[in-house]
Amino acid sequence: MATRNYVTRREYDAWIAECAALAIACRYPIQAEMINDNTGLVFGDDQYEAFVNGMWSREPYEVFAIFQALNEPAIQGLPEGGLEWAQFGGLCDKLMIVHPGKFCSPHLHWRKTEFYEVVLGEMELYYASDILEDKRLQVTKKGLVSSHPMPKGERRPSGVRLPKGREHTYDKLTEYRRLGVGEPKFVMHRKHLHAFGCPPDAKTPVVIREGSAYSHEPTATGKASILSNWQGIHDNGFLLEGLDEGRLKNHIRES
Ligand code: RUU
Ligand code: CO
Repeated sequence: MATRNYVTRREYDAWIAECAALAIACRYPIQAEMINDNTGLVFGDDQYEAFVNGMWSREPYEVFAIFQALNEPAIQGLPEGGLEWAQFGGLCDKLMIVHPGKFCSPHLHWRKTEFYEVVLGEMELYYASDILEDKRLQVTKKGLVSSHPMPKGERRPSGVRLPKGREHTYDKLTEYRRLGVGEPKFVMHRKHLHAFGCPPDAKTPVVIREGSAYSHEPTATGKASILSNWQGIHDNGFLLEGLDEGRLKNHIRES
């Protein structure tokens, strides 16, 4: 039974300050506006339980932090007609910090392809190497320019502790990879299911640099200044129903 559906201001600020300190130590260009009440992501009401024993409890919950340094539509200079597929392009650069035992919830992006570079620690990556047909998420392989499967991973180790009650949402993510510092960048193509986490016994949170096409999210910076027909686009499709808002609004209790 969940006993918590909020994070206190003190807990939230301490979590994000620790992540920001790590990001700065990793030489990521943190600017003041990148630290706000959307920097931390909590994937649903029941995941606030993570704050009862704190970010270092090593318990499995879907919570992590994102510092977004760049989100650029990159439509300048496109030839006439170029806007048709521009939503699938653009530039985005962010740093993601996941504490030991914590996860990013299984999802896909209809438009965005992303890549990861591990900056500190180890990343446990879960994904589907193929585009899987999904009625609810409106994913189909029909009519795509190219839909070659992505490289296979390993079989997921049996001892992985997935978030309680959400284990089934990882079932289709059959491929597993452990990525470390200095290894080749890993490309996650659009429409492929993916999730990731930090090993529970890790000495540090995992720090991951993600490069990608433009991130269409409710909190994306620059939303107001770009083409008005991009403003309603949410490109994060979660397997767990109810998370579809992409970045949900945090319940931070002020006192
Ligand atoms: C990581 O896979 C990610 O796509 C981030 O860029 C956020 O948009 C949520 O998941
Ligand atoms: Co993603």
